[in-house]
Amino acid sequence: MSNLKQVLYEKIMSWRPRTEKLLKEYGDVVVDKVTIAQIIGGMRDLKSLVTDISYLDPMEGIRYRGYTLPELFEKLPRPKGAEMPYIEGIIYLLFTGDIPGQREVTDVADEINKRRILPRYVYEVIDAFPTYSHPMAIFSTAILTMSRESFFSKKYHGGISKLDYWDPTYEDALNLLAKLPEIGAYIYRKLYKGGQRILSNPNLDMGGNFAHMMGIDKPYDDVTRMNLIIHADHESGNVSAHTGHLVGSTLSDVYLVISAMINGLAGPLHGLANQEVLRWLQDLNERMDGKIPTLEELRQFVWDTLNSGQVIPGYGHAVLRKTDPRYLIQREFCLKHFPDDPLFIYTDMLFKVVPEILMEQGKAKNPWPNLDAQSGIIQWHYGITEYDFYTVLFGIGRAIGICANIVWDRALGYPLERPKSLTTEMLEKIAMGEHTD
Ligand code: AMX
Repeated sequence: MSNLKQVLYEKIMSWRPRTEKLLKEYGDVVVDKVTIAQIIGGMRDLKSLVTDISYLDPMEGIRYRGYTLPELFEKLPRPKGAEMPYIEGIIYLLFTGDIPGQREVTDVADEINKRRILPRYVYEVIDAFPTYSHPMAIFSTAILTMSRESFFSKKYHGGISKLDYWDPTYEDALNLLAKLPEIGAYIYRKLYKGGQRILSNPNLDMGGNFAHMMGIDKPYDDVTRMNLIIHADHESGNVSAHTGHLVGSTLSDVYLVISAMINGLAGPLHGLANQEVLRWLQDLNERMDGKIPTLEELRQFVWDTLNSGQVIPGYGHAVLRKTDPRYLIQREFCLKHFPDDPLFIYTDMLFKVVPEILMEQGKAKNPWPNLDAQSGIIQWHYGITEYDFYTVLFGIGRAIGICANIVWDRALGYPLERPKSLTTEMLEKIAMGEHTD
């Protein structure tokens, strides 16, 4: 058994009594109330999910297993000479809750390496797509096709104790996480580089290998490490994570789950916002004929977008109420590596004008930037100008957190998710104080 799996097993065994006790002894304790506004309004702030993989504080931002991102960037081991930590380290942390040392990271790297080779039919499925297909549609389908590889499904149909569900789920999760960078890089090379595939290099870590397969020089390996780590999880209620949990609660295999969450991530209000930011910046660039706008011209551009009924991509958040720390980490990277890049200059000018405009407009509860306001421009700087591809990168990162969640969901025996719905008439009756059942 790998070190990761052994540690995970021990953690699961010691965690189970906590969940069992809560359920048995405190099952009737009231945690939250729900209002009509929450029912109609997408369940905002309704405390109705449980996860220990990460927690999102509205003011502070995300904590993975109790650690803020700046703490993790400080504490996690890095490959020799690298600026950013190993992606393998975040896998270890999210699955077990422990900060890994070099030995643990090497163990995860070995696991990933053993499992990364794609079945031939995955290439054939990708090749069969029309070249004008959106990369997220290809990505989701490629993952879906691999459902036939599921170890969990085989074990489930062969008869397995509920207490052991986590084990084959873990195997599927690691198999898929190892393969996602290969799928992503192949989709990129297929769509935008004439199908010239670059074979992976098993001597490199995940970040280094992905940069290698994409055909992009340093520091793109560090960009990949940073990108995948900051996208890995954002607690359980966001659309991708919640989709993963919901679909996983039916005991669908990990491939079905991750394909489904990728579809949720592909919406412009969620992961696709990073490509929307680039599209919007390109519009600005065209309008300015390549010149850097004045702050006044920029304000006008932002107001024009709002007045035409569109949202400002990369700004606002359903939970966060301050600047996203993931935005700030990326901003620091840009300031260090390419402070004079025109797109970064636009982005930084927008940081100055958008919040005050959104506050003046008075609609958005959070006028500050989220991670998508910065992530695309970094990719653009390193040559990935095909912005349709950006959400695939988000998806490779987000899969890490969702896989950790599914393994733990099954380890702790979380059941099928099934909230209750009401009709509008029932809500009207409740609003009038009339009883309904
Ligand atoms: N620009 C303009 N208007 C905005 C806005 C923005 N960036 N953010 C919120 N608003 C508007 C909403 O559209 C809503 O208007 P309405 O009352 O007319 O429907 C109003 O402000 C209240 O919305 P909210 O409660 O502040 O936000 P929300 O929880 O409903 O939605 C989000 C959150 C992220 C979808 C929204 O802020 C948005 O559309 N942002 C732009 C898209 C984006 O950047 N998405 C990425 C988010 C991070 C991620 O998941 N990757």
